[in-house]
Parts: sequence; structure tokens; C-alpha cells
Amino acid sequence: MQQIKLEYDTFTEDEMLARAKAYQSHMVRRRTVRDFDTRPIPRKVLDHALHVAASAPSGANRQPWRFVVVENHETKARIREAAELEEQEFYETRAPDEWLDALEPLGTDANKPFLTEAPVLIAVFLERFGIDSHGNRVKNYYMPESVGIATGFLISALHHAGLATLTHTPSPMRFLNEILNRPARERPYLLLVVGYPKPNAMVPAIERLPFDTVVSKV
Ligand code: IYR
Repeated sequence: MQQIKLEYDTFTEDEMLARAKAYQSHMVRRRTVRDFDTRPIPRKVLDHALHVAASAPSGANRQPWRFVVVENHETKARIREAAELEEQEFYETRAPDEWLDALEPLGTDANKPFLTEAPVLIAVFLERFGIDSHGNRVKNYYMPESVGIATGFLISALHHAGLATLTHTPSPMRFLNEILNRPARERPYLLLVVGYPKPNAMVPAIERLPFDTVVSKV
């Protein structure tokens, strides 16, 4: 494989510290939002964030992510209807009590108004295998890890631009293939709800684990 020279930004230690601090204080203010305003978002902002997501590292650089942007009201309504059906099943029958107890502080239920109220839904798909120019299957590697990293980039980029997100995972969500016309080799990974929070939107008073619990040095 041909090699090209790395483009690398060099910072002084002071600059590094200032950048790391600024990024921390910005990112730790991100909250998962469930109360979305219907106000449209600038399409260009979304595209820049999607470029960030598509630049993520992936197993063997296979880039096994596909992002489907849904802005059309009727399509959002179909997704909401299908998701709420699955969620009713989940909350009323499928979910064990332990899971319902864990969700209690978040105040979630089977109603998903944000699926039609938010201006944009991004359905993230995981491509289980590729297809080459001869129609042969091409193996992908570390797919959930790769798509997870790309989705993390996307959430970070949207937050950086001043947009709120909700990582929504109706389960099962195969209905997304049908509604969005995606091939069976693509598995729905999650539905990212994107928009502005409603004025006075509320979020659960949850806390992050202590730093020493999640980080240890040996
Ligand atoms: N998919 C359901 C349940 C749910 C599950 C988890 I794990 C959450 O962090 C939040 C919700 C729903 O969206 O309500």
C-alpha cells in the first residue's frame, strides 16, 4: 500500500492542556435529551457532523457504518408507530422487573413523541459484510466496535455544534430496514434523535461514576 505523509498538528504543552480542559468542560455538559423542539436544524451542520462520524477508525478500514438521515414527517411517523409497538411489548411483557427498575430513574415509557417531534432522526446501520464490484461478499471486521466509535464521534460532533441527541434503541428494530429500504446485510444499530431541546427541557438528575472508579493506573 502506498504511504502518504501524516498531517499532524503540533501544540505546545500549554496549548494541549488548554484544549484538553476546554473539551472536557464542553463534553461533560452533554446530556441525553428526550424533550425535543420541532424547530428544524441547519442541514449543513448535520453534514459536517456526519463527515466527522465517517472519519472514525474501523476494523481493516472497512467503514461498516451507514447513516440514514430521516427528515420527512411521514417516514418519522411510520418509525414512531413501529417503535412504539415494540416498546409496548417491551414495557408490558418482555422486560424483566430488574430492567424496568433500572430504567425507572430515567422515566422512560412506551411513548416516543420525540420520534416525530425532533426534526431529524439518523438511523445508524451496521454493514455485516460488503459487496465487491463482482458481487462477492467482502468480510468486515470489528463491526460493533467500529460503528460504536463512529456513533460516538457523531454524538460529539453534534454536541459541539450545539445540537442535542438521544441514542434510542427500540428493540428489536428490524422494522427500520423495511421502512428505510435497507438491504438485509445491514443491521440497525441505533436510532439517533437530533434537534434542539424544548425550552425548559428537563433531564434526569443522574450522576457520573467517580473518576477513580472508572479510571485506574497501574
Ligand atoms: N428501548 C426502551 C428501553 C430502554 C432501555 C435502555 I438500556 C435505556 O437506557 C433506555 C430505554 C426505550 O427506549 O424506552
